[in-house]
Formats: sequence, structure tokens, C-alpha cells
Amino acid sequence: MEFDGCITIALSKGRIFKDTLPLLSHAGIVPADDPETSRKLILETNHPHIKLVIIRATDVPTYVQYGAADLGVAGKDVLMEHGGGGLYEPLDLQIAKCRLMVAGVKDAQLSDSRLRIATKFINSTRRHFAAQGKQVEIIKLYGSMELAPLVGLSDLIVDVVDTGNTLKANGLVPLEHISDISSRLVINKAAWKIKHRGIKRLVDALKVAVDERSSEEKNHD
Ligand code: PRT
Ligand code: MG
Repeated sequence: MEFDGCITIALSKGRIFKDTLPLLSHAGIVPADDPETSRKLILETNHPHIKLVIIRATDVPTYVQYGAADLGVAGKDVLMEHGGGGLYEPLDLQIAKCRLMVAGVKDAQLSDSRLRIATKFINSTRRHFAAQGKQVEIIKLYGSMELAPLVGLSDLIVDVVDTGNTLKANGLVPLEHISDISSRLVINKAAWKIKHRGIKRLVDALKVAVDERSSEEKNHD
């Protein structure tokens, strides 16, 4: 591939890295290190002009917004909280799929007065309950939301759910579906203009990888 400058891609460790790797590899990009074992935060790739930066999932839109990374992969849950300013979101990678849900203790008697909701997704939560005409008190947490209703910190939680095992293990049940979530490719708007050729090639190659994977999945069904 020919490039108009170096391209930096922001990824988070864990499921996003794991699920993005085969798509990148399909596009001919292979990282030189494994972030699960390496402590490096900047990873070279087999491509001299492409490098990866490894950051917290919630920080990916911020790095891309400010152009510290040209592209990134972030969950729609994280993007809905960030707001998406300064970013293009050209491609649904259809990885790290889950659902943003309201959950609570099974058969709990919820008061009619102002409900308390514990979550790290404060914007999506406010929007969801406002659309139902409900004023709620939102308690911002950074993790382990499932604990909050068990110890009386909140009536309900809003969190992402995949298998539902974590809810179940804590005696919680899903109550309302807010939205389906998958990870998206995001691009810095200025980089899209300045490094258009290189980034466009990369986006096109990733799109082919996503399309091929989903048609393979269809054939398996
Ligand atoms: O872990 P860290 O605090 O660094 O950040 P993070 O949790 O935002 O990052 P990470 O890597 O865990 O998640 C990155 C993205 O993956 C999220 O933004 C989601 O878009 C997506 N994703 C997909 C998930 C899940 N599935 C998921 N199951 N993110 C988190 N979970 C957690 C959930 O919070 C709950 O604690 O897993 C638990 C529920 O899983 P089940 O299978 O028991 O339902
Ligand atoms: Mg996590």
C-alpha cells in the first residue's frame, strides 16, 4: 500500500483488540507485539507507516477527536457517551457485540418517586429515561455496576450485557433494552482530508474484511 504519511490506529486491549486483529490481518496489517503480554503502548506493525496505540476503551474517541490517533475502534456505547464530535464513523465492524440494558433485582418493588440509576453511561441513561418522561437520579460509576442495587446504592443499573451471565450471577434481570451495540471504526475528520488516500485504502480493506466475514457467517447458518 502507498501512504501519504504515517497512520496511527487507537485500540483498547481485551475484546476489541482480539476481534479487530483478524480484520487488520485481512487488510495486511499485523502488529509486531501482543498488547496482552507486552507493556508497550505503541505497537509497530509489519507495515512501516502504520502503528497502533493501546489505550483504555473509553479514551479511544478522545485520542481520535484530537488527532493523536488518525483512526480508532470504539464500542457504540462509548461513542454515544462521547458524543462523536470531530469524528467520522464510516464502518460498523460488527465485533464486540452486546446490548445496552436497564437491569435490576428480580421482582423488586420500584418506588414511583425518582428512581436512582447507577451507570457509567450517564448520557445514554438520561436520554433513555427522558424519552419515557421519567426524571431519574443518575449515579456515575466506573465499573462493577451490578453491585449497586445489591447494596442499596441504586434501584436500577444501566450496563452492557452480552451473555447475561454477570447479571444472573448477581441475582439481576434485564428489564429494558436501550440499544444494540457493536464496535465502530472512527476517523479523525482532519486526518480523513489530509491523509485521505492512505486512510481510504485502509477503510476499504477493512470493509471487505467485514463483508467477507459476515457472508461466511451466513453460509454457516
Ligand atoms: O474494562 P475497562 O474498564 O478498561 O473498559 P471497558 O469495559 O469499556 O472495555 P472492554 O474492553 O471491557 O469493552 C470494550 C467494549 O466491548 C465495550 O465498550 C462494549 O462496546 C463491548 N462489549 C461487548 C462489552 C461486553 N460485550 C461486555 N460483556 N463490554 C463490557 N462487557 C462487560 C459488562 O460491562 C459486564 O460487566 O461484561 C459483563 C457482562 O458480560 P455478560 O456476558 O456476563 O453479559
Ligand atoms: Mg471491561
